[in-house]
Amino acid sequence: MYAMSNAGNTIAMVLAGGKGERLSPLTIRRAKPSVMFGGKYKIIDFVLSNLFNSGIKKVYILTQYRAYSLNKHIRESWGKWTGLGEFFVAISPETSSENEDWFKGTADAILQYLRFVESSDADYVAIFGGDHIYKMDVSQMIDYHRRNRADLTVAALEVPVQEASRFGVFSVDDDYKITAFTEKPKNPESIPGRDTCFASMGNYIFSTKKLIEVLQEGKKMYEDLDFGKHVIPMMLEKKDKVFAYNFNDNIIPGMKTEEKGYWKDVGTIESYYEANMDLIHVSPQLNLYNYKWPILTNQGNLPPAKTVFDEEGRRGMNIDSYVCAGCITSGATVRRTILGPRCKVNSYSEVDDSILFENVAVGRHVKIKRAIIDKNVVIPDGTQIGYNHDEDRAKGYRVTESGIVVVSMAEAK
Ligand code: ADQ
Ligand code: ADP
Repeated sequence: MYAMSNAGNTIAMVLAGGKGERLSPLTIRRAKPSVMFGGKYKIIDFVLSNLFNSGIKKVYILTQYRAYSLNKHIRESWGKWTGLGEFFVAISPETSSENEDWFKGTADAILQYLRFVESSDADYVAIFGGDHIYKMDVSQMIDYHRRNRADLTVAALEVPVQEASRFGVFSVDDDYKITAFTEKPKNPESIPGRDTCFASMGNYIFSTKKLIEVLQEGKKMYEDLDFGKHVIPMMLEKKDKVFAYNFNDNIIPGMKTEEKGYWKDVGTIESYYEANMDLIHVSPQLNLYNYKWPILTNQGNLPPAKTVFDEEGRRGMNIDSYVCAGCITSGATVRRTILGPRCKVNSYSEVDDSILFENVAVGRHVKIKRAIIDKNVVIPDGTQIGYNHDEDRAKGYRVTESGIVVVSMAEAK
């Protein structure tokens, strides 16, 4: 079922400590990788599915900020259902007996857990971010790394110059060997003759020996050791073999043309909303129905979703929507919306163009438009959300520039 693995002897470390401040208030009580995506998934499920489907079964997930929700998710899904409990493990800085410090930078996070790398017999270490929505056969990148006899391979794509200052930007020679790298440059230089730049996806394959060597060296120079800011430039300085891997060359089984190069940051409410809404188009860019590359998550033990007539004979309808298990739409109309698990939408209510997280209870005569509603929120009878932004703001909801209203657990208490 899964890709024939070229993953070789590789362990993975997933950086899942990001705060995701721009996604606030969805990230007030959980880290960005733990935010729901597509109704039943969490953002982190994408990178973990990629690693799992690629044949990498030993994965450490480095959590930090607001780790409760993420740790619970890993324990209850990845640890449990794969039957590979000890292979998908979440580790947080407070569990480190030798070092009480929080991770100070991405490479510092790995450094604090270097003993896991040292005690493994892995030839390669895949260090991946936990923040992005994409599908990738990591074994192809490992194979590329191996063929190049590289010390480090950086996953890369081309981004428009205007967006490049959010990324690590680099130049390459004819063999795709990285010749210069700058983390988040103010004035990024485009690829000669093009209006794009090569950008790092923040996903790395290291040869184990080199990783240990370079981190131990870096530790002496920087307290907040970071891959983009320090480690990659240090390696280039030392003439280590650092290659770029073109993400566009990555082909996964059952992939649709639209999915080629699909990699979303979902770092802002706008991009998060759009990427979710894309899923319910007839032909979305991201195909979650490709069973050759399944995105895995906590299945939950829930009854089916149902739509019912209410006692007055009003039909319950979900139109052009994702409806997760355990939902009940009773005498209400739901359009172009993602209903997370266990949502209930009651009579005379209308929910349009919205994303409801798990267990949202929508009362009667409620109208919701272009809104994101967090887990466990109860919307009382007669409430309107998204119809008058001044009123929405007055209630303490966040309203974004483009008019998306976010109702978080904080206001719901
Ligand atoms: P950023 O994403 O801005 O740039 P950063 O904020 O350091 O870098 O986050 C990288 C990943 O590490 C994220 O997945 C985040 O959740 C996680 N993380 C951050 N701090 C952490 C910590 N202390 N402990 C555990 N996890 C932590 C990086 C690269 C750029 C590249 C972009 C692509 O530095 O070169 O272009 O990713 O998005
Ligand atoms: P998720 O899986 O959606 O991230 P969790 O149930 O793991 O959510 O909860 C994340 C955090 O939010 C936990 O600290 C939990 O106690 C808290 N929480 C959940 N629902 C509410 C609520 N309605 N009000 C306040 N805090 C909540």
